[in-house]
Amino acid sequence: MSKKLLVPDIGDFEEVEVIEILVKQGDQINTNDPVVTIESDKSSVEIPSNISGIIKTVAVKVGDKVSKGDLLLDFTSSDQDHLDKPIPKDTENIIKQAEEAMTEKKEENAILQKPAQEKKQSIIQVTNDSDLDPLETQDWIESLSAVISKDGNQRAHFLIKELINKAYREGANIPYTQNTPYINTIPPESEVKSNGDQNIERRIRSLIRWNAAAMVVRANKKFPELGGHIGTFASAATLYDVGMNHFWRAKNNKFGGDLVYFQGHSAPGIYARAFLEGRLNEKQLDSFRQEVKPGGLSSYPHPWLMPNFWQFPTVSMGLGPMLAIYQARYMKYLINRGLIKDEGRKVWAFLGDGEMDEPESMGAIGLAAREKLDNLIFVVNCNLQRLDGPVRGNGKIIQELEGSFRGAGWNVIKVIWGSYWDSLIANDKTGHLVKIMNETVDGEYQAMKARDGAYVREKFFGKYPETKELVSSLSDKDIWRLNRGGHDPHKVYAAYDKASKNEGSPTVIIAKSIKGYGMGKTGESVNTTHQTKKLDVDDLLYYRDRFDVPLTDEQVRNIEYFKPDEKSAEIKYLKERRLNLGGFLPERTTYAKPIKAPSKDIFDFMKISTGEKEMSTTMAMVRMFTNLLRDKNISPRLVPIIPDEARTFGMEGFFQKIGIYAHEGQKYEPEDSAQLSSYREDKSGQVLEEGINEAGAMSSWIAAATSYTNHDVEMIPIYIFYSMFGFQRIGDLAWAAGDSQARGFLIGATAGRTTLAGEGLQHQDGHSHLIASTIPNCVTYDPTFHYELAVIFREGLRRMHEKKENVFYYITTMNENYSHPEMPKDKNCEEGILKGMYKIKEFNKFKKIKIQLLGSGTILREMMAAAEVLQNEYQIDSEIWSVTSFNELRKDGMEVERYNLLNPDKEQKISFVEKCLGKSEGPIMAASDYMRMNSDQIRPYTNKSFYSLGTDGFGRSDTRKNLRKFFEVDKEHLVAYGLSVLAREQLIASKYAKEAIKKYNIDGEKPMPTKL
Ligand SMILES: Cc1ncc(C[n+]2csc(CCOP(=O)(O)OP(=O)(O)O)c2C)c(N)n1
Ligand SMILES: [Mg+2]
Repeated sequence: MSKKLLVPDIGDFEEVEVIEILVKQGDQINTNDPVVTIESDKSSVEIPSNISGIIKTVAVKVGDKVSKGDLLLDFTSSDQDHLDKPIPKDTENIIKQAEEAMTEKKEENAILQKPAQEKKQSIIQVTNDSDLDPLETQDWIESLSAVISKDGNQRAHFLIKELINKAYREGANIPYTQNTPYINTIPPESEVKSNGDQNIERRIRSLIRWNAAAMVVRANKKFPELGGHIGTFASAATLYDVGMNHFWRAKNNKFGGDLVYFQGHSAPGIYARAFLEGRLNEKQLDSFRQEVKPGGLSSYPHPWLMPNFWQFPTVSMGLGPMLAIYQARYMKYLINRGLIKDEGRKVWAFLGDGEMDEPESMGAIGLAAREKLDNLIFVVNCNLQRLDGPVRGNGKIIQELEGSFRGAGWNVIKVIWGSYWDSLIANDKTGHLVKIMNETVDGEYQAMKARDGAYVREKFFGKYPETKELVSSLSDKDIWRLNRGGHDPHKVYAAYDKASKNEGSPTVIIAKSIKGYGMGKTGESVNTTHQTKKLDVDDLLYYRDRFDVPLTDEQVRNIEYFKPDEKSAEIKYLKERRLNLGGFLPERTTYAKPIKAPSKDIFDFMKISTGEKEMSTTMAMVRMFTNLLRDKNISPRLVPIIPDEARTFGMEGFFQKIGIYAHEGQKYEPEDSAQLSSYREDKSGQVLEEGINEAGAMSSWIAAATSYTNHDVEMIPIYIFYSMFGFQRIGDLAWAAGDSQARGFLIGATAGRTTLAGEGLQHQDGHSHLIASTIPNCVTYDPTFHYELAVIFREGLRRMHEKKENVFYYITTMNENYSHPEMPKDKNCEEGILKGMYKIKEFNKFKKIKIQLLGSGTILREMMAAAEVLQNEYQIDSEIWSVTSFNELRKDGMEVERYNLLNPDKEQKISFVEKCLGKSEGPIMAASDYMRMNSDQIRPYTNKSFYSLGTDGFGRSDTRKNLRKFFEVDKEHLVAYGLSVLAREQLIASKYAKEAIKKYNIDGEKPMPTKL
């Protein structure tokens, strides 16, 4: 029996055009091979075969319109044919799970349906203050302790959970808390001990502390304007050192390396360690924050400025945490797609407690838990201070963070108290010590560390007789020595160890420390610590003594660095530790293989006219991607990133074709499973569907765009977004992408202030190109026709992914449908497209008066239409230039002008703008769907009269036609303005312009759109 392939369910569409036939009669094809591409007015989708076999006849041809059920292919008969679409593989499981869930539900209902009168409206109190029956409480607590010691934590946890569930079902109103007491999460007896030599580690840490401070102080002594920070690293030194000595594994030829996001302004400490490791020398330390001369050390982690050292720009606060989360997620994506091995690599991010107030810092913690990112470890250094003062003077930042992270599903490890507290806490039989710990607010904790032991005795322990008694045998000095967890290498080690072994969820280590630790009276725990960059001699001597740095007073006065001999125990130990962990860190390297750009002919179909068929550049782009997915080199490397707009851009066909990445696969049968473009989630899915989350999508894009260095796999990320919700929304991340040397494509779709009709003020983008132009390594284009897009995109692939140039592309696409012409045969056309402009058309019939018309994006077409009117109705010739990028033209213009000014005696160079327009006749009029500043950019690079038109002002909803009229970039305005320009240049009489203004009902009295 012969088998037939019919058009499957294609959703709401009917009579959809066949635009490509991918098979022919006699071909042997397999299930899932694409056979034809169909295209509606919104999207193009490949139809895969659900039959394997030999094609007897192809029943359709290009241009045919098809609907569901129409015949596509006839197959010769074969026994192994499978006509029926297989039942989605998970269906059976889903049914089974549903049935099981129903039985559970029944049981639950039985409990819930107990008579209402049985419900006791009791309120369970969890606070000690209102303990109605302490003896009973004691009984319960003892029972719990017995369970813990007999059956372990898991059993105790189970019982508590059951109790809570029971109480909830009985109608008890349980006050909800995500907090545990203000003590360490890991009890002393469960701490895993480090096998390191603590004495030597302390000595090394002291030297790093000293050199970091010395570097900042020396720089500011020389040039007080340089700035820098001492207090931040001083509070974090132990947190970094334990990681460096014991946990963070470097990238080498056997292992991909852990990725560490260092807190931006702790950079001095990282340089100071690199100095001891022999990676940086004194001269380099002395050029901290003096980067203009090569070899200087950058103020903060900047891969652009120190490309062999820093990996992640973090100093714009809030970006680090978000980027780290998406980095960890991307790592899992690469693993699940089989592009890298699962080697247990971790992503560590160091964050300030003040930084956690940035909405970005916590904005993605839900995703991290949902995606079960157990490869991610946050370390929040809670020194209780930010720049101006306490982070939470009246509250407790550690508890607040604990609540938020636990609520989101993270594994939370609090490291509050150092080892000296252990015996005190163990002896706190009455619970009063923990009670004070809970009651004391951060403002008080900070003030205590700015004072002394006597003050702590009085204000803290003195609060209750029980606690006063607890420390009665301790001297004030002993009390002062009671350390905070973040400064105790044992506690930090135990926390790191636990975090590294945690499975199934991300971990946050919340460590308490002291800002400016060891800096003495001027710098420790005082509100001004953050900005302390100078230490006077007394402070330096104190600092030396505090950390036993082996320097003489004289050496301290000279603020000398200290580096022990290469053969010293310290240096040997330090290097050995790093050797054991695979090498130095941070280090930025890349061993990624380039991706060969596809041959030019892959885009040939975009170089011929679309004839009568109208399409948008967005649709042309989707067609182009569909084609790229057929290129064996490119296809697996594409990372399409879409924030819940795939349907807007006609990309839903990708769901089926390459799947949506979902680390758990698809646990449900999608509602639209019968349709061709069904919502398919898959563990090895390729599309990153980020939801309504531009910042997250951009973070994913940055992770993929720097994959070549962080994972040694060159990838091609393409992030497609609503252009208005691009740069102005995530501008800081885009800037960080530039710093990170990201490579990939950003596509601003539905672009153009007047091209996106209907939507209105907050949707219509008339300035993204200008924002993009502020990023030095961002290459931008605003193409009009499909062949321009093809040429630009292929060159982007070649430059970034084959030639490894550290630039990234921003291309706008629009949703206006029009037919696209054939690519001009002119051999210079391609060069012009890439450089920013080329002549697309010339009207030359009358040879009297001429005007140069420059148009970009969709407004080029208005310009072309205006030129036709000028020719036909006013006998005015024109040359029309398609400007694909005013930004690129400006870059070239600036460079040429600079060269000429610096080389007045040499032969002067000519800008590309001048090359194009220098010998042309008549004034220039330029327009785009962006602010006038867009086209104005090239005004300085031609000595001809230049007039700019554009869409300055707030957008508003209306039809495309009305919007263009409002912003004065429609054909009619362009004709009238063109005539006015010529009149101003005294090439025609002004009456023509005046008449045209009247004819087109242009209101000369209307205020500038910027004022409306
Ligand atoms: C987005 C952003 N806003 C402001 C700053 C300026 N700034 C640098 S450090 C700092 C205080 C940091 O406090 P915290 O996060 O607690 O770090 P700590 O130094 O205390 O470890 C501020 C406001 C910045 N770098 N980035
Ligand atoms: Mg802080």
